[in-house]
Amino acid sequence: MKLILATSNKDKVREIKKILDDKINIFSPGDLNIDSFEVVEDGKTLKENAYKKAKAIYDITNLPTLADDTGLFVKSLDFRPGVYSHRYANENPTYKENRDKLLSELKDKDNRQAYFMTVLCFIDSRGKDYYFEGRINGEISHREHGDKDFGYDQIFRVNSKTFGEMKEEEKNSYSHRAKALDKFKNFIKNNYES
Ligand code: ITT
Repeated sequence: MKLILATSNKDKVREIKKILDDKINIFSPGDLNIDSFEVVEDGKTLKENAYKKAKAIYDITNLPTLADDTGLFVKSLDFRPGVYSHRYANENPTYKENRDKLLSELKDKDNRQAYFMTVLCFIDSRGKDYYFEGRINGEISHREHGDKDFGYDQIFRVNSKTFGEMKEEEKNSYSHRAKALDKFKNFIKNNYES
């Protein structure tokens, strides 16, 4: 099966390629000479934004397309940054600027509970959309740990280690994204493989 990943985030592409089976041939928009695609991510939910991204690429390619929208939801910040996790510190932040802003907002907070949520939107070759969710609970550490510089990984701790301290295989064995992709893999197995 040929699948286009509707994302411009190279860290997501790397994780998704590692988690999905070899049976699925994954292409990035760049592989099809789509250098940029305009999506205004102004949805109120991860699901809305995932659909917007998948639809933008599907409309260009008419090929099966998968998009991932992910957010970090922090309990003592009324579940912010949530759907705004990308543009949290400013309009075009580095990962580090976002982490610094979150740590500073949580400076005086004892409750550090948080969760990551991923919603995948798959649009099949006929244009029908399907959704798959994955969530993992954890907590925000008081400072950065580890050297894996992807989003909030260095400050999101599960079982006494941050994602930033884990080997990618360990993160991928139970992350929000892996849980959503497991559901997607089952869906593909049941519907597209004989
Ligand atoms: P696309 O829309 O092109 O897919 P994006 O980076 O804008 O890329 P999202 O809106 O889904 O994607 O992600 C919001 C931010 O959440 C992202 O920029 C990272 O900072 C962070 N993020 C997403 N997945 C993450 C993960 O697995 N670990 C840590 N941070 C993550």
